[in-house]
Amino acid sequence: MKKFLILAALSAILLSCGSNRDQVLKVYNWSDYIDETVLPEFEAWYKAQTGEDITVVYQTFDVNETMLSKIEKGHEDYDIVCPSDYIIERMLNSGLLLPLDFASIPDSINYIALNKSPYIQQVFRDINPSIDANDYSVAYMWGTTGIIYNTEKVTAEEAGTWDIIRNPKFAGQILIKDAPRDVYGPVLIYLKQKELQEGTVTLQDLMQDSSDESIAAVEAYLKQVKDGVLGWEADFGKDQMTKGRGVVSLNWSGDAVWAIDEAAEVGVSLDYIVPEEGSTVWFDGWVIPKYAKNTKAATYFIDFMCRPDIAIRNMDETGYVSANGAFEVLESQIDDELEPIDLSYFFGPEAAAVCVDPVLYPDKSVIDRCALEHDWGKDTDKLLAMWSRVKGDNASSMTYVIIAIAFIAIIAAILVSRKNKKRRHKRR
Ligand code: SPD
Repeated sequence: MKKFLILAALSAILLSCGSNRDQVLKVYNWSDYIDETVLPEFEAWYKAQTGEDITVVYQTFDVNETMLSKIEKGHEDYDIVCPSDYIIERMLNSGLLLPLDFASIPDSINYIALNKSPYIQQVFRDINPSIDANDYSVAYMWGTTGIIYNTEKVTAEEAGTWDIIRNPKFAGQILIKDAPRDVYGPVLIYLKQKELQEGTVTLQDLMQDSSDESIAAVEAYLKQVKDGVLGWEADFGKDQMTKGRGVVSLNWSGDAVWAIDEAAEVGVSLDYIVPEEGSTVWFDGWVIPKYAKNTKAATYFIDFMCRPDIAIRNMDETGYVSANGAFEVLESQIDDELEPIDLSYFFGPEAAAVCVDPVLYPDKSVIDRCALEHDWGKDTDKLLAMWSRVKGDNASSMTYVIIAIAFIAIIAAILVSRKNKKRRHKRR
């Protein structure tokens, strides 16, 4: 990692010293979301394919909203970024994306065309009803939102409902992803159980529901949750779970796979569940923002990421699941000791009973109780305001205590110093 950061810093210096921008590819991706050794391999592969030099400048973000605000301001000339579904939708709506064109890539190395899953293509069609997201993005990883839990402290039954995040039994040991949409969706699904069961609303309706009433209901719920929260985390939750500090974590399936593996090595037993009430299924995809300067290298980079062996390495390193539909990718994950699950929806009829980790690839029955998040347009601001009210209250009580202590300490220091001065004065 250190080596890579030095490399990235050197690349940035190179860039600022006026090196040719055509020979630089600026990638902006989620943190912990790639096997970094594939980056220099891309540079060599690109040279072999095109005869041109390329240096990858790689930067990371923790949440969609940070990335989006940089792109929306137009101050950054990233060539390629990796937003989630509802952000892709938003970027499409605001004309921030360039259409992808893979025509220049020879057929023999056109990994995108060779390995597209029909399931992913359909999901991407559903992202934006008016513009086909397949023309502007290529899925990278995907997964669900659920609960990682410590099996020695929490039962599968307790973890199988979203109610667990406000269960006082686990107060002080609950981690919540600092991702407003990914928390809002599941909480609203939980609160609307009755309506869902009666059929008066659908999961999809709830993903579009930005009404004041629903935001208020989720806010009230989260205010009950926050007293028991150990941390609102963008990336440290999985680590806290492996160390046994947290016992419940509202998290993404990829972090769950990583945490379950790491924890097992130190004797901590974790598992992951998508609560019965339903949840969100999400997809992160590569896109080329309209301010990009090197669309050619960006196009080749997306293609390279779709090469099955590269996809497998990225999966194995991060715990996340590639959106690549190649059978080779599925085969790399088969473990005959596991129970068979139905992945025909993703890989076709041959995958109707495959022995694969169900945390990695959710069974069809799990997918059926999950929905895709959608962009809320301007209403997003209402959600972000609610989110900072929920978290902000937490911070301010802590902040007040810290300010009060600091204030008392300063007054005490002034009084002591005055007293000392007076003493010195008297002595003279
Ligand atoms: N550490 C990388 C995490 C990327 C997960 N993306 C999930 C987005 C859900 N909206």
